[in-house]
Amino acid sequence: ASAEELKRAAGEAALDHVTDGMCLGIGTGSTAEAFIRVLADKVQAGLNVIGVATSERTEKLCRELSIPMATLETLPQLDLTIDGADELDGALRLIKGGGGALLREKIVAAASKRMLVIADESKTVETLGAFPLPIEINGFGMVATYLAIQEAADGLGLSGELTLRRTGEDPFITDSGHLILDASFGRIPDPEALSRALHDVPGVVEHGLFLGLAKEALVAGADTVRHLTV
Ligand code: DER
Repeated sequence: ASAEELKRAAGEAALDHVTDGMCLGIGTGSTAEAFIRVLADKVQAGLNVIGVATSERTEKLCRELSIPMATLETLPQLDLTIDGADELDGALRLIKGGGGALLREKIVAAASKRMLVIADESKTVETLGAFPLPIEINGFGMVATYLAIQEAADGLGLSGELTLRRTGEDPFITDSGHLILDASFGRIPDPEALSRALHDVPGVVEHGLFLGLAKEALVAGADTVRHLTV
């Protein structure tokens, strides 16, 4: 099956978890967009849901597809967030942020009773870290923040390239006006320790380690979609 087919399979399987009247956190990225497209068909067929988007990009697509949308301002508590991941391990700890939406994704996931991850099986890993960890930082004093992150990682025995994410020549700017450093640590044996150390760096706004948020995942493989729960 092609990657597109796997993403669609995961998106379709997620629909089984969406019930009438739900307030949904709607994720960002290509797998989330596959879900959005099948969700839109169900809404056209009469499903009542209200969505809260995790990025401007997702908001735009949902509105184009006539999915009723609100914001966390009016819906501060959601029933279910459905979102993709760049990596997920056996405990459903995630690396997210490949699409640059990690801050709003984490805020929306944390405001939800449940988070259901949708992914193709290529995203499952033994140990997080092969995918570069996105770290969202404030633009003020970014070199000082860069150095402080390196020092924090070094203190945990982690090393690797820390690169400023760019769009072409220009720095990538997130929906919230921040920058992203991608950290190629290679392996992150203790994600909780790294999360704490990063949050101790004042210029770090958020990072792509999602710990204790996802309790369920739908992982699409060649012939089945596995439902993982922790
Ligand atoms: O940016 C993100 O967090 C996305 O959800 C990403 O993790 C998954 O994107 P994909 O579904 O396009 O692989």
